[in-house]
Amino acid sequence: MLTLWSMPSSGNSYKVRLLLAHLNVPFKHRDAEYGTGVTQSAAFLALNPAGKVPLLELEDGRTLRESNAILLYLARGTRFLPDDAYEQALVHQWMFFEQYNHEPTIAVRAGILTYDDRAHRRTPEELDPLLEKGHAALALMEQQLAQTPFMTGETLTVADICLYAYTHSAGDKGGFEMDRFPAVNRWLARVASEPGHVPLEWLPDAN
Ligand SMILES: N[C@@H](CCC(=O)N[C@@H](CS)C(=O)NCC(=O)O)C(=O)O
Repeated sequence: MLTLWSMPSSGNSYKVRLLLAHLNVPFKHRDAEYGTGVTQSAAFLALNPAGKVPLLELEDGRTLRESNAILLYLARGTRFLPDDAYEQALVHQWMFFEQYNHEPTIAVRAGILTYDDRAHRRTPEELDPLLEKGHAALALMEQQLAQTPFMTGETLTVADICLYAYTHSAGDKGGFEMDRFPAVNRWLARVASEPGHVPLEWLPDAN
């Protein structure tokens, strides 16, 4: 069985839990919640020297880190990753965008506002540029989603799962003005209504 080391409160970890739930693939969950020290333990660092989750352990003991690499690995041969080279490249395009433009602004701002040990960073100097850059990322998504129901076209792919993870809580946790992005809001509802969807809090039964 697969083992997923993940942080229940983290969007990067949620992406992988969400795809595994969609795929109905059983997995063992190893909790590495923020502040517990698990990611800095010697046992975990031996598996992932980067000290970050999510981390996937395969049945044969090999490991894979970086949430989007894990998504692409798990999605191969499923309806969540197209076979066509160009359509697949569009999925990659939005997943690279997520890691370079979206997560470093939207997730970082939400993290500063959520985790108490980051309270000292709640300054206009830090928060204002993140708000502006996060809104710019949401505006790019809005432009796409005004034309297509999902990020790369007519069907849900791992690009949607990837971007859903931090977009769905961008208003509540990050203070982003979601009313400015109606197509994004419709897409959020569309993704959440897909069969197999689970919320951030979902974890597999203990095994
Ligand atoms: N680019 C990485 C980012 C991973 C990352 O930063 N994970 C955070 C949680 S979102 C983490 O594990 N932090 C370790 C810690 O805070 O102890 C990915 O997408 O997997």
